[in-house]
Amino acid sequence: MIEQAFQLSKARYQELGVDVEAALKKLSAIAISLHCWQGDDVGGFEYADRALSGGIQATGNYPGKARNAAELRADLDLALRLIPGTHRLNLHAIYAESGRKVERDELSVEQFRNWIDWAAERHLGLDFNPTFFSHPLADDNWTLSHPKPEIREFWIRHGQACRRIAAAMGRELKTAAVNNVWIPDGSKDIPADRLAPRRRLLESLDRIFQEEFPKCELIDAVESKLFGIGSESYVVGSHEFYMGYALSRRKALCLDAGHFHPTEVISDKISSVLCFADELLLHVSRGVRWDSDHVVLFNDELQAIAQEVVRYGFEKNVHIGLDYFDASINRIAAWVIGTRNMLKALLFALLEPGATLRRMELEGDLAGRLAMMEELKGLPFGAVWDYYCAQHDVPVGFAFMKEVREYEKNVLAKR
Ligand code: RNT
Ligand code: ZN
Repeated sequence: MIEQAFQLSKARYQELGVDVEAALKKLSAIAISLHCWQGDDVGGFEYADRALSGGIQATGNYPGKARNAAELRADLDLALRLIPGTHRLNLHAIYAESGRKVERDELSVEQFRNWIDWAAERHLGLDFNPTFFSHPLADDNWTLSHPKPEIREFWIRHGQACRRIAAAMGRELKTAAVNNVWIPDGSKDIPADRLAPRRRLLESLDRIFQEEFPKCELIDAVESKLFGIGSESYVVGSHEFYMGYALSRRKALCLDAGHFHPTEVISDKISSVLCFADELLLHVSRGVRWDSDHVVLFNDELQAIAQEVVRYGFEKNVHIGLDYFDASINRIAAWVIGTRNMLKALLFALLEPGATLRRMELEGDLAGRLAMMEELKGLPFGAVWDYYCAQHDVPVGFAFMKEVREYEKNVLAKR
């Protein structure tokens, strides 16, 4: 039935001049970077019971959270079996596996050996993030822009260490690791000096990025933000700050879908930034009224993001990472639902009759453009997606929940 439905849909798309097989081939070449932190509410393994800090929050207390790296990897293995294609894993420094206590400024690739071996066996690439939160020296929400030089120095050393780790991952796995710098620095109330912290951040970043690594090993990215919990009035690393930084230092800019005003969207920023920058990192997320990091849905904005990536062939320039953490539902289901949605959105975009739409636009046939865009929403896209899942040996449709539920009963419930 899946095959038959696919053949019929293919014919429908062909009538519009869309090459469905080519779209599927393109989709299978796109790797999504799955964020490890959905699996344990951004906890990490550094401290047993440390609350998440840095102005971000995972709400919910669903049972069965991964308590160590082995459990997290087992959970990821299941998630990856339910997502079509070959993807990447995005790690944070707090997911280090250290027998003894290793401070963040002393971390090295050794503490990520198990992760690298695990990724190599599965042919996955790894991405990385220094962790500038959930630490006693970050408790006041100041890190790289801290007024105290000795605290800044600690975080600079952490940033430097993380770039070495990421480059080592990239070297070993033969696929460049994106290392993304996000810091929580900012203030709850109106600051008297907005400039000095930004100048300090600029200096700290320049120090972190001093050491050079080949592009085939490491891609540096910097992530801006509008506000956080406890940094409602001022964020040092604002959009303008990092846009300027990324362009002047030739770094990748990271756009997080939850880091702008609630009606502002990142889909429209992609083509602007890529007029000037070589590379972008996306943190695909879903804010609900605020930067709440809800599971990514197959909604208008996700479709727009995907369209902007594939319409101009930006698959190579845009690194797609996910960034949400929902602790109120089965965490593996959250990974699978969000990642499958990202892929669905990319497929939906790849099935667009781009040449026809652009021609109508150029000829001023704007009613035609609108009509076509709306009719596309009713085409049998689901049958193509089902076929893609079957082709990649992953459950078709809702069936993936059966495996999640079984695992919940047999594994998660026993934790
Ligand atoms: C926080 C940023 C950042 C984090 C992760 C855990 O607002 O979005 O990317 O979510 O680093
Ligand atoms: Zn983010």
